[in-house]
Amino acid sequence: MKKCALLLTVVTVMMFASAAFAADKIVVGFAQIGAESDWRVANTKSIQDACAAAGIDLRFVDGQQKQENQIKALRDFITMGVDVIGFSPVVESGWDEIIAEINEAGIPLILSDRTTDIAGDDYFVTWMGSDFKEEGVRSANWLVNFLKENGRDKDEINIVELQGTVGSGPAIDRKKGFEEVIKDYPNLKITQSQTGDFTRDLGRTVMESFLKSGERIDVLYAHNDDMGLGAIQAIKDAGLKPGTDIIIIGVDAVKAAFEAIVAGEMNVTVECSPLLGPQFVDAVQKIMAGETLPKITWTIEHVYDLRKENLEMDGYVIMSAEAELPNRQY
Ligand code: GYE
Repeated sequence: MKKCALLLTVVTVMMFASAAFAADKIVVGFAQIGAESDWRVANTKSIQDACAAAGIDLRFVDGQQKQENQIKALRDFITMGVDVIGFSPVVESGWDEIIAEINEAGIPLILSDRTTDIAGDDYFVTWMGSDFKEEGVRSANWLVNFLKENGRDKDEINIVELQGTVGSGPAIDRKKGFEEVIKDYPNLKITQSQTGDFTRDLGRTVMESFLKSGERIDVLYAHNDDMGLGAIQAIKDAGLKPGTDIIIIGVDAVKAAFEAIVAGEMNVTVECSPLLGPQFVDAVQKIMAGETLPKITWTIEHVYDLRKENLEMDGYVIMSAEAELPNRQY
């Protein structure tokens, strides 16, 4: 009996010890989407490194691309009583209840990268990330320009699309932006479109099925580089030359995409920076210091292809992938 009570005391003390926070440290809970792409892996590292450098006690949870895992993580952060919550929602809808709980608990919420469909902007302190619709616009504008440069602007062009995670902000907006531009060019048509969930494996499998349809494919628009890179493999397996027989457009600008461009197997990547860690930490520190923050902070990004000379566009530049490759960290 005595032994049992002692054990119970030890276990209880241990439990409290592991849940306790060091008094002098800011405690942040971060509910990440998963590790689905090179982008996400770089994003996680950026947040973890920046928090470590700032001495922040980071409670990081990888949701494995499942909404229910993220909801559970967020609820745990409330129970723990963290100082600030960071959150990148896997899809846009279905967060009303858990976000109401965060707001009721009075824990400041920072949205990073993706957003939700909840009306208004009172429920979070600040959001940082990229303009996904603009990325779709840039992808399509690049294509229009490329076809013109290659004397193909009057040709009938069949485009296949690999969409990101169904219901996610970047998948919805990258599609919207792209379609908005090509609707003015009746010879450009999206002939097949399916989700590849932002992963290399599904990019490859879905591209295989696009190719099996037997229909001519001139362009692949992949909502991220990983799916584009997976598709490159499927294109090679079908005996075609990626980058030549099929023009390949990716989004993110991860190192592997730069390598594929330099190897002539991919044509362009539209940048979406995952390096949000320093901005995230800055926001946490300002919140803790009682400072006010802008609701939205957009990341500045560019486009990279095989050109040697920079081409100035409206608010961004199309640059040489080859020149940038040695500088890429992710
Ligand atoms: O483009 C993709 C990742 O939300 C911007 O998520 C991010 C996207 C990114 O899986 O590679």
